[in-house]
Amino acid sequence: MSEPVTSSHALLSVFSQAGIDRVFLVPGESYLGVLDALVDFPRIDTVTCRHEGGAGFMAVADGRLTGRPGVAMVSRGPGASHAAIAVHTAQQDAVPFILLIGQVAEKDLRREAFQEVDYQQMFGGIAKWVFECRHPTQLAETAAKAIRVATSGACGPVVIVLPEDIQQQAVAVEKFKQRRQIAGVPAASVMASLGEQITAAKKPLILAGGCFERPGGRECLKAFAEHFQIPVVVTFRRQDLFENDHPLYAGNMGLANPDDQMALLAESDLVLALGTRLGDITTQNYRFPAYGRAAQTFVHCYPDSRVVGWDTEADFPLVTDPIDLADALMQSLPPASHPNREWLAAWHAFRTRYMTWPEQTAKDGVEFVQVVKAVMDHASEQTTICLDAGTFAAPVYHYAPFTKGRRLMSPLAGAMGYGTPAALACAMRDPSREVICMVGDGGMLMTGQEMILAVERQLPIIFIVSSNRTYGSIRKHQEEHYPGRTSGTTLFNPDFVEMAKSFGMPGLRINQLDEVSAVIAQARSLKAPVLIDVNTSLKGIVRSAS
Ligand SMILES: Cc1ncc(C[n+]2csc(CCOP(=O)(O)OP(=O)(O)O)c2C)c(N)n1
Repeated sequence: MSEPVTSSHALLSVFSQAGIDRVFLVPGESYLGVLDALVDFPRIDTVTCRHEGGAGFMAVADGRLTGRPGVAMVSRGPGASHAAIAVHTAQQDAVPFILLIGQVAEKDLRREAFQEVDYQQMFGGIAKWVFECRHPTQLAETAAKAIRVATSGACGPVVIVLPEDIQQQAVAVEKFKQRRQIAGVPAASVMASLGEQITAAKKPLILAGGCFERPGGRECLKAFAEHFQIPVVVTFRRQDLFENDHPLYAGNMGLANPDDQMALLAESDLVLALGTRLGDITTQNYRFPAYGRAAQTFVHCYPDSRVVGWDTEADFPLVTDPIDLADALMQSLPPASHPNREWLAAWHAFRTRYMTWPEQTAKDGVEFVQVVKAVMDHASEQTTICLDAGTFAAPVYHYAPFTKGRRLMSPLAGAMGYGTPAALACAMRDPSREVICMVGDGGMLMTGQEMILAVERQLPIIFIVSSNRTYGSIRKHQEEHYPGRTSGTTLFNPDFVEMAKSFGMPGLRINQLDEVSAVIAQARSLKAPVLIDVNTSLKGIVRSAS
């Protein structure tokens, strides 16, 4: 036992011992006790945000980058309601995240006191665990359990609720030690049988998911694919898991995979789904692997028993860490001596065809794909691309080469408003990397105000706004399903260049195609926060829907 401290100090001490060195918050009178204790934790960087959605997204991005829970602190009722989007995103993206919410005093609970919400009801369906502390001694143990729950199995969100009158009492605090859950490698007989399948397969395929984001994961995936000469398809929005110029890179599972890719997938005789959940997008609406029973010999490896076998029965349902599994298989089996060259060539041809950049044809502005191309042409190995949700992002997922070292941060949950806060979290976490944020004119006005942090902390982020004066993604759907009947999707925009200037950062403009490369080069040369407003073609979107 250490010296007595307050309950909030005890909670922050657990966070600190677990390596949590940054929290994102909008303050509230309901958690003044925690705010007070933060003063005594100078090693925890307190990032003050402008909206709880922004704070939550930053924390979710930070959790994804570090593997430790990202932490957001918000006030009761209104603050918690704003932050709900981050809980949902952390759940869909399987990111460790803790949302700490102040609450009305203990004696007022469940009386509909001012700004009171029952958070079990509010977040019970999307968080892994919701816990309302009732006694000061519970704060530290709750923090420890929250970290365990958020970081084990399929990682996800935990909500801690702290009534305002239990945050400052004297308590003793235990030392906290974090241990990673151990998900064992399968028994020798299972490994032998799996090894036989891999050796015998004529058309094996790896479906690689988010578990490989861990330090060392990408290297392990690459070594495994090379050892057995197996093509790698990455799951939804995980393009940066496997170098896209590698001969074994076989594309991704996206929102609309082409028929030739689906045909190749169907031909596979052994599917190794490693470190991925099998959601509707990754499985292309449960077509690959098929819902219920896969047509191929199917290996599903994920370190959570609630994920393995959830929708599709696997021949090898392995509740295992895929990195441990891959390492064990490489140790026990020799490298592939006679890979199926035709199978590898077919995938290579598909990927080359699929990733060839298109030419600009629109006349009413720049097709955003050309901006993406120029960004990737200029990008270094140390570039992180942060995306908001919207149709401007489609060319990134389709054509952008995530070669060695490049990173992609985008919401699997498809939440608008994620891009700007994620870029800020990335730049704060690793100042050595170049961070480029792409966002639509819709998403920019959802969380764009958080950009002020880039000026405050001098984070050299390039924010690129695709201004097509519409919620383009939805307009595209309207044109597909209700041609010519547009409603609710047109936007009236501010002048984003002037907006950037009022924030204290330069603003640049791209009006036409021949300006794209030079403006991006100019923005990169500034090594300071800068916004580029792109006059994006709307016809390009509308036409691609028809
Ligand atoms: C928070 C949130 N609200 C609504 C949506 C539905 N939605 C998806 S994309 C989109 C339009 C995005 O517009 P914009 O940011 O301008 O980008 P564009 O599609 O025009 O490239 C909308 C409204 C969403 N995904 N997230």
